[in-house]
Amino acid sequence: MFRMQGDEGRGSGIGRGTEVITRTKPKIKKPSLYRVLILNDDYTPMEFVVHILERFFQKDREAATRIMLHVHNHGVGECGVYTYEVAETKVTQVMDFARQHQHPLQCVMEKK
Ligand code: TYC
Repeated sequence: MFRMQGDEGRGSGIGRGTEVITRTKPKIKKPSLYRVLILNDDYTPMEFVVHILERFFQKDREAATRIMLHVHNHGVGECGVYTYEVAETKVTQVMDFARQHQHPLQCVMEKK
């Protein structure tokens, strides 16, 4: 994991305290993941929600319809799981598109 790199063995003497520790194994950190959720409301048309799921979350019509009905019946549902910046972009795209069409649809992200 770590390797000594210093002035020992080069004629300058060992134990002068000038060694440095270098990392030889690259440290890979998994990115945090975020769920993108849509919320139910009484006004947004079902077909509009299905369209959102197809357009921004790459769902086919069957999957989009299943998620939309889950949200309609349970109040909230998952559209997908993404890294922070991708999730943030999806939320913005959905909120902008819903607003443009004057629907009150709400979309949020939450850390997994
Ligand atoms: N409840 C809406 C209706 O009856 C449909 C709907 C589903 C709205 C999912 C929002 O996220 C939503 N027209």
